[in-house]
Amino acid sequence: MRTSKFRLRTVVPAVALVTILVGLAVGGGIAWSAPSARAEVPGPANPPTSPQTYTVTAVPGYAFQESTTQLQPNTTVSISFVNADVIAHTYTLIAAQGKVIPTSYSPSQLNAYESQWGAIVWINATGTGTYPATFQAPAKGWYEFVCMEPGHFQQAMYGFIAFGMALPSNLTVSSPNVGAGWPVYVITGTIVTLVIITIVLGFVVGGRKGAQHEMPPERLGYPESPPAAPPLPPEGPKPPV
Ligand SMILES: [Cu+2]
Repeated sequence: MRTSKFRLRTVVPAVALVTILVGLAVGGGIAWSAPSARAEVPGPANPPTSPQTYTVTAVPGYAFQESTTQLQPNTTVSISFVNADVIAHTYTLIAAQGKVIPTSYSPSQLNAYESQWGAIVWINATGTGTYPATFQAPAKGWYEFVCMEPGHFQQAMYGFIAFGMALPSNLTVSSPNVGAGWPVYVITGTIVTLVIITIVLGFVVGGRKGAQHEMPPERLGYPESPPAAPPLPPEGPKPPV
């Protein structure tokens, strides 16, 4: 009787805790690893807006998110560079048509590359806020833009924009680099879950052993029923005081 109550009291909250933690780990992993809206979906499904407005956002985790991946060539573009992060970023559209900057480039190599090709537009966003600008769209083609803050390109802070055409489908842009990435969250969640299950099983097994080896009541914090009172002496004449 006492054993089953003990097991219920221990196991039910523990199982609820495991469920909540697993849910948090899995849900968190999905949320953190959600691909950005910048996923490469070029082509007719993403036509240029009219008039030519273009919003690109720097998000925490060293990533850009764009309102479109395609604009019209040879026209004026009103760009709104939104810095949704608390650190400085730049939007620097490199004037190198059809070229992908090697991801192995160091900050100094990236500076040299930008010096070599020049920038179609370069916006400094020193802090959180919106930084509007206009620039003249180049001829038909596609271009890479980067953040020129040292080390940000190396964290995959870059993207592509096409003028008068779809982006080549083989261009890949990584998701925001928030923390360690989803594989680490999945592994961590699994380890935490296994540890909790181990603890729960320990309680269950411990409860069973407790049932086999009954503990003396005084060790459980309450005394054994009081010993029976000694029998009263037989009635008789009271001794003189
Ligand atoms: Cu940056």
